[in-house]
Amino acid sequence: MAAFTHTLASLLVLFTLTSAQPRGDYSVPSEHCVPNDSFGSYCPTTCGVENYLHTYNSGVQRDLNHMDQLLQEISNLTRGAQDKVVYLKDSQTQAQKSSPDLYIQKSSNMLDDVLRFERSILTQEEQIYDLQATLAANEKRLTDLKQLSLQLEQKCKLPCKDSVTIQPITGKDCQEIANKGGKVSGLYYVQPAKAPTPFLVYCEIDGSGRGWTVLQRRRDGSVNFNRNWIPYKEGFGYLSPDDSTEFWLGNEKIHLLSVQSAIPYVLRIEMVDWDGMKKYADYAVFKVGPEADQYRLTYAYYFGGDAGDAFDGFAFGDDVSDKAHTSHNGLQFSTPDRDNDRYSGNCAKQDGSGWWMNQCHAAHMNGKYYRGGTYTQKDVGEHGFDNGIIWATWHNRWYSLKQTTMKIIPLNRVQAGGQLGLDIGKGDFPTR
Ligand SMILES: [Ca+2]
Repeated sequence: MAAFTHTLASLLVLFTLTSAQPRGDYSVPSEHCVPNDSFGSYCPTTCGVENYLHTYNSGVQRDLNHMDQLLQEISNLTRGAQDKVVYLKDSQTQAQKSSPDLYIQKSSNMLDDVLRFERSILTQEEQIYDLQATLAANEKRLTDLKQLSLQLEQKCKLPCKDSVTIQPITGKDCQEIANKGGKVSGLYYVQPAKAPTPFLVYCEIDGSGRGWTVLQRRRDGSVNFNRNWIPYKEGFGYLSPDDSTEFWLGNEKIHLLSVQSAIPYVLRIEMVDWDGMKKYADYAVFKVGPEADQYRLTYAYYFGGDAGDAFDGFAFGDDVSDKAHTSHNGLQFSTPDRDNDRYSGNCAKQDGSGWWMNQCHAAHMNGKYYRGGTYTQKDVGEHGFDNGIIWATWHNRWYSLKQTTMKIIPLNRVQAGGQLGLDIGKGDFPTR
């Protein structure tokens, strides 16, 4: 640095001298000195200065060159530094211009993402709770089902047991069973005189020791009574020990029962309407002929009852269905596939039942089951005939009864029981 300072001092002197040079009158250095007043009074002789210059010129020149080089380097360095500053400034400007927006945008986006993820997590947490609850419920159901399965498995291991009780006493009919000591209503085997084998019947045995053999039962419309000849011959529906089911005992069995003894039977028809009112009709010396005579119905006379004598026909007020054409005594049995009626058409087919058809009926216990009682030609369908469960001397033919029972008992037992009609059968019929 000391050398540099010295050089700089020399340089300043040189500049001073050099700048003075054009004002001198000697452009070519020489041994000869020409005095010049312009150097002022401080210079003893201007020639001394010239000599001095000549003496030190080469050193100064060297120093100048060196200085020039140094200046060049400094200048280079300065330029480099300036470039850097410009670059930094540019970078800063650039950063100021672009970065904040970009980063704010980026951070804003990230914040949005975070919020979204938070919401997503909350939703998923709720879903997880729901699923956990469902899982718990299903686990409980599974446990219950396993429990049930175990119970059923244990039940299945038990030997199969028939829960239907068939009473041990037998007889030719239910009255004989009652005579032999049968006191409870239920299922019994009977074997009429000419029956090849015993068969099951429902016996209705009352407190007076009367045993009714039940031939037919309508309760709830659960059994279809639109059947052909063979089912009506053999019987259909279901017998139950508690009298809870519907059935037709079968024409062959009814025939065998009704013709078996010298003591005639009374047929009692009980019926209940949709108001719960109960009525009955009795027919003495009831018989059903053999199949060869198409299970013809006969009875001696209307024995009594409060439902009226519909078996004798009813005057409906039109030519086709007057009283004579709707009576039932002496008529053969008809089914949709076997027309034994007195009508040019087929009553059983039109009405969808098996019955002792005339042209066609005033009583129709095997008719179609209509809930509620009243029905119309529209309800019946295509032909619009009266096909309900009808007892025309009580309700008109467009009223279908709710419940019916057809049952028989030896004539002497009805008389012996006394008070005809006041104590009719079991207490399962509503009374009024
Ligand atoms: Ca016919």
